[in-house]
Amino acid sequence: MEHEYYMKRCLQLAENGRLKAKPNPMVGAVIVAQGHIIGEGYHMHFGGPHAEVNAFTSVKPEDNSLLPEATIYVSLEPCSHYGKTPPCADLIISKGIKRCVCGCIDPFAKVQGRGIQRMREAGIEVIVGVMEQECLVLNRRFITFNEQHRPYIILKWAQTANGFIARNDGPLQLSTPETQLLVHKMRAENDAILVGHTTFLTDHPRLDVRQWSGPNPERIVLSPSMSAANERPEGWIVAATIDEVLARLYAEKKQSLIVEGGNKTLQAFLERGLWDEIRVETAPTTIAEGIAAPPIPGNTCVVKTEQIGGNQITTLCRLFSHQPRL
Ligand code: AOF
Ligand code: ZN
Repeated sequence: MEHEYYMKRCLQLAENGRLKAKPNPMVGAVIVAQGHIIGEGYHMHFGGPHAEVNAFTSVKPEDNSLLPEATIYVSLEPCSHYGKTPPCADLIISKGIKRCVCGCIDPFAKVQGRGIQRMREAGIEVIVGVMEQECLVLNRRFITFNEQHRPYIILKWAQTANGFIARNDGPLQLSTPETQLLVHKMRAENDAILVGHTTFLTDHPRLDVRQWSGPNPERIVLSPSMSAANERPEGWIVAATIDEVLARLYAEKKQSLIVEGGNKTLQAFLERGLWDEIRVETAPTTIAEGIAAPPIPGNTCVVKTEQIGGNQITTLCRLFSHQPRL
């Protein structure tokens, strides 16, 4: 219980780094001695000090003598590599800390359990996997990117109450002004967005961030014949295959991709199992016939349902399988 309590605080702290830390993960750290928090910190921005460094910096000089009996809680395994900053595992060892509780293992190739191993070798008691799912979910883009070597993929569509995403002869307007705002927020929070060639030609989507603040995602049209290349708006990318898109985004360190449709494009991602999250907006309208929404795969769990402006937004995730215990 005690471990969960402090790990929850780490998760809260980590959240403050959202959008500023990326492509680094969001990480929070809390130092506890004699039943009190004596220091806390989070990874504030990309290139900046790691959460553990900020947590140690926040400890008051008069509390330094408590460190040998203290526990440090960190939502992600402390790093073991020299990156922009020296290894956090070494810092924890040098501070003479008694115990380290981590939320989940860092899948980054240069770490992958080495931080934990190094602390154990130095005689620190290390506990791994407290609130593991929550810690993995928080950094699901970073984790998927590092484990699967591709961006985190979000499939997104809007459908009628009876499951149609378009009329046979063209698009349907299903989102409301309220849900449109959320669409723009989502674009600001993800690194890239893709539509298929047909959607691109018939809807002329802009796919930029207009009703929220934040950077535009990289905009991509999937066009097997590359015919969209002539018509692409400035700043867009045209790609012939899904593999090409994913390899490019991985090379550019873009950790997430929204797939906005249409039906054929969504099906192509689903058929290859290339998805991590599905976001379905359902409007109360029905139509007699049209293009049916893709079937939702079986191995999903609903993580959120929201009622907004008369529409329902359901977010489904593929559950993270548990990481190996170290
Ligand atoms: C930690 N605590 O707060 C974070 C960690 O380029 P650098 O030096 O900033 O290193 C980035 C990598 O460090 C990143 O990919 C991830 O593996 C880890 N992030 N580790 O101990 C932190 N943000
Ligand atoms: Zn670190």
